[in-house]
Amino acid sequence: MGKRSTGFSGLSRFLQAEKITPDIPVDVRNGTKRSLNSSAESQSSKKKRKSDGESTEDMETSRTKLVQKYDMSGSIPVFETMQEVPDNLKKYYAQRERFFSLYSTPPGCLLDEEGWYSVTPERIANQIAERCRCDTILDAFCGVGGNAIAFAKTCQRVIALDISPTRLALARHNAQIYGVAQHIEFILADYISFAEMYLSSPKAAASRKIDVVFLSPPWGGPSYLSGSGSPSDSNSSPNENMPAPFALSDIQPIHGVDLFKLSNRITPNIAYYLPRNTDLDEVSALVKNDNSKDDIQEFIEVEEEWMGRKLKALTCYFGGLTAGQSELF
Ligand code: MGP
Repeated sequence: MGKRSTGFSGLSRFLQAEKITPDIPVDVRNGTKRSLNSSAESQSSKKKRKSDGESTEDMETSRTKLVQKYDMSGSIPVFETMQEVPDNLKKYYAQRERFFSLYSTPPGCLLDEEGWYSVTPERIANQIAERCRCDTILDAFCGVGGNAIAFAKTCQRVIALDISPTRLALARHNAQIYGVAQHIEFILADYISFAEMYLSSPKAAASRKIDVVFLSPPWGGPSYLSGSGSPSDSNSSPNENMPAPFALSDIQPIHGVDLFKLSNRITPNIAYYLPRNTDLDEVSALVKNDNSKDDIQEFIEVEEEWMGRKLKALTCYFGGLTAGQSELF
């Protein structure tokens, strides 16, 4: 883990006790056996959306009314047993009900390869969504929808972008299973172009004020734990406890610093989901604190996202999302 830097208000630790769902070699897709994690399900469905008071019952009703044309079943391979899963995805498949507690609810959640290795586990997504509670949130890289689904329970409006038509369709399919698809605006777009267009059009900015931007960009694939590979890292041998630091330059599609700066022009309220081995000095440098001036010093809050004994990722909160800085919202 990186060290704490002056720009941080605190390092929050969230330990989440839970057990790994055992692999169940049965045909879950045909509904012959359901293996829902009931505690996770009740946790995820307990919350109501911010102001319209939609209840769990309403969500159940929406879930049962799937819009057929958005049902993506059959569009990508679905694994029925662990034996069918490619080796590189096995460890993710074993966590399927951590990712989506309704994974096995017919017609079944769907993930493509990138979705498998980059989706935010549901409990973590719910926790982030609680912190990001607002009117309008932009999920800049929605992937297969894990975060957008959680945001739909805490925000009035969710704008979910993805550059992949497949993943966007899978996100909508999955959101239908959770009964929240109607609360999410799915937009097939490259976030960089979308943001630039949004910023250059005062009309767009006025009609769709974005309160929070959530950034969960590609980290360069599952090898992110081996660090940036820069010459300064070459002497350090990555291991489970102390992986090589991840540099923001490895973020895609643009340098992680530029991605932050672009988003910061939309709103100061940013939640940035980053690898657990991120170099926190780089994160700290994202906010400029010049102590010689009278400017208010801005802090960043870093939340460690734990599942059981495993640190999965970090969420860095900026602007009004940081505790004690609500005046920046
Ligand atoms: P991981 O380290 O690949 O998995 O990702 P895990 O299960 O911790 O494997 P282990 O071998 O280290 O035990 C941990 C979490 O990071 C995932 O559940 C995702 O939420 C997130 N994640 C991983 N990747 C490669 C990405 C990515 O490219 N982008 C984003 N936004 N999140 C990712």
